[in-house]
Amino acid sequence: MRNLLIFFILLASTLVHAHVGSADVYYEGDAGPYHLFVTIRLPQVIPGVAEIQVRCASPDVQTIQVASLRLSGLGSNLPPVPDVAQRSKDDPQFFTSNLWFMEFGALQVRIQADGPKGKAELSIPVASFARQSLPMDRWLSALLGFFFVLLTLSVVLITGAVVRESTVPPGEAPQAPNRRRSRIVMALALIMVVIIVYRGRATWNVEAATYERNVNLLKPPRAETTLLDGNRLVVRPAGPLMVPLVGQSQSASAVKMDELIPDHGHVMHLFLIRLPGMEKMWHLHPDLVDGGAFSERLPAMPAGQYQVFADIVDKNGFPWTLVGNVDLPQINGSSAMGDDSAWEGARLTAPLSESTVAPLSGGARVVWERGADSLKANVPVSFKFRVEEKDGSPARGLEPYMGMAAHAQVVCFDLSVFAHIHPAGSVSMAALDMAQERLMAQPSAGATAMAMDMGSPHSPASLPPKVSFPYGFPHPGDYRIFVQIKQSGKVQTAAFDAHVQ
Ligand SMILES: [Cu+2]
Repeated sequence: MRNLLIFFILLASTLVHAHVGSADVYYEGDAGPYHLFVTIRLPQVIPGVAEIQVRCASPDVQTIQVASLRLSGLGSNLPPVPDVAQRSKDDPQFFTSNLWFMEFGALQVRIQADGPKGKAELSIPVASFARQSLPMDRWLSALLGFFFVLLTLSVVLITGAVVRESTVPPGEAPQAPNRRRSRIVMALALIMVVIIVYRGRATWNVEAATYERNVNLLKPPRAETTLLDGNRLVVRPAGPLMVPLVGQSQSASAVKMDELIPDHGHVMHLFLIRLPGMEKMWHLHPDLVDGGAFSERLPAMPAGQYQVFADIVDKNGFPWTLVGNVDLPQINGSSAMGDDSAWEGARLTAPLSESTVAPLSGGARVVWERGADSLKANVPVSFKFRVEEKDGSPARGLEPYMGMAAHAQVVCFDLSVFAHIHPAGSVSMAALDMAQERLMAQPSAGATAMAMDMGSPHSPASLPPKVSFPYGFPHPGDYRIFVQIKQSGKVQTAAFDAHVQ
């Protein structure tokens, strides 16, 4: 009977996902005339409460309202009544709200800002998934166990007492037939109680199994890699990518690879990082080939072990990162071309030597304006980088790289974290496009849905020499941050090492 009380099963496995080990969402962009920096802390379990923090760049925002809804499909243009975020007393430009996430899968958070310049909205895609099943607290379990025994016995004893004594006049002892009947009724009551408890347990087990299945479903399969013809790398998920069907708790469907949404122009962003030193990194874009696999002719690479991170976005707007490992022989190829890029630099060092200046080829460099403060885990920060020419003057000729001012990859030395981020934040850009489309299609009363700042400039000829990325490291540790820009037609990568407390 005691196992009835252990309602939750602890899953030791931590979920890797939509980025690896970096679930929280950091976003920077415009809701109409208001510039907002949004942090969404995801709950550990679904349904669960997400914490939304909104920092406004200007003091004129009066109210912030937030709501969550699906990113695609049924209900994706029917936002619920929004919650009003609480304005901080000490800091009137800071708002917080707790929002229930009820469903697994691709969701969006709508944020409505209101002030003297009118109402405006923005929408942020969020990958909603549970990281674990939480165990029940021991004391709560003991308390519930106590009441379980007390109530079960009480039902039996009370029914028995009713039959035995309700017809007996006060002061008299119950007769033998009453006693006999009472015993029979108590036995029946006990059987009834056992049946009810047993059925309740079965219902609970179904619920728990569905939950656990959803937790497991959204764990991305491993990236399987094969090398063909000496230089063609084929990447495929080791198993089907299953998504729970919304509204039908028992069913799930497999993601079709030919229905993936291209993310900044490519169905897959493949990162190969040389192990163990991380002194080489490739950012490649394999094409989808028959059979749900992705294939690309590798550029020239030395033999060795490589960590594989492969980003894809399914048709619902849910981002997946497949993780793998590949042992490659020496690859004889050309150098990386087009949107593909390669980086080579220093090996990881222990102890770590932090760096804030990274050389680019041709004498230019990228400077990380990180200030003197130490970096702290889970603190949202706008990471700022400045690109300089050889002589220290602001870099010229910067162009959008795959539609954006810059791309960055954050990798923890122990490979427990991988995040591909942009000036708009940690959200998938493909999902962000979807969220914006939904917002534009919205017949919102009175609210002016304005174009969001995608981090992509309107005049590609004149990109400013500074880029910033909103992000927060998910846990303490040593990290390597790759910052990628494009200058005069050439993709350049800078790498920085940092310790996070
Ligand atoms: Cu990117």
